[in-house]
Amino acid sequence: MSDIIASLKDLVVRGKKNEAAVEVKRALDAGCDPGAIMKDGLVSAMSVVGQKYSSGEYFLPQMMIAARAMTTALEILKPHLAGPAAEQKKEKAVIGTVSGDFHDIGKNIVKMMLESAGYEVVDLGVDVSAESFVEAVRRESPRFVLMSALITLTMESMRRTVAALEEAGVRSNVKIGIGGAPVTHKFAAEIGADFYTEDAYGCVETCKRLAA
Ligand code: B12
Repeated sequence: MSDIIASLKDLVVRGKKNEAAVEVKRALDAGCDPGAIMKDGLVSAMSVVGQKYSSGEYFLPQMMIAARAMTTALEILKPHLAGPAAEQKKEKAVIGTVSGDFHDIGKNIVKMMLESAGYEVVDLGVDVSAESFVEAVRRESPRFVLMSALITLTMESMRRTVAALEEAGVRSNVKIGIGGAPVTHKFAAEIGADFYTEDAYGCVETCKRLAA
């Protein structure tokens, strides 16, 4: 089974969209755990792509092609992720990639995992301004505000968003979670967010704990 996941990872790294889609189905048919397919196949493929980009082996086009393969594979995996417990109350979360940042694969995984766990997720998309987060909190009255950033520079947009929520007087109505590859616990504490988690599973677990 791990051979199939390794092969899936390789196909995503090489941006083989159609083959990756077939490989996800093959992994599911072989009984691989959807969580393992996600973590060890898809998410870890993007780390390899990032390393190749950093080392100069890949350029933007290869990164884009790999991202497209990842997105296609994710769509096939989505219905197989665990469904919500029947008795679970639907909590609402507002999620977005912060201003200046267009990376959305991680955000989409967090959204997908939360929805699979029974949350209602309002997705604001990418390049979301602090003002748009504030508006969404006023409009949607969510329990959670979740922000994603993949670029070191755009982490500052998270700081601005927390400050804007404070200024708007709605900060205490929500729990703020932040994530994305460059984000850390230390940064979350520094900007006054409520939590940071390294991955989407951690985010779901933390939301469950905070909502209990
Ligand atoms: C794919 C990719 C792209 C794709 C994005 C496609 C898309 N639709 O998202 C494309 C090709 C478009 C792209 C563009 C660019 N990219 Co890019 N990209 C990547 C790459 C290879 C993978 C990112 C990814 O999808 N990872 C997989 C997901 C699943 O991981 P994740 O996002 O971290 O999410 C997980 C956790 O972090 C967490 N999480 C995520 N969000 C949240 C939110 C909350 C609330 C919580 C709790 C948890 C959480 O859960 C997720 C799942 O477990 C990274 C390399 C890397 N190592 O990250 C570079 C990378 C992020 N990109 C980089 C750069 C420089 C760029 C560009 C500026 C390049 C350019 N010259 O134009 C542009 C940015 C344009 C912009 N303004 O946004 C740099 C950033 C450097 C830095 N630290 O500042 C990186 C690190 C590459 C590198 N090694 O240099 N990129």
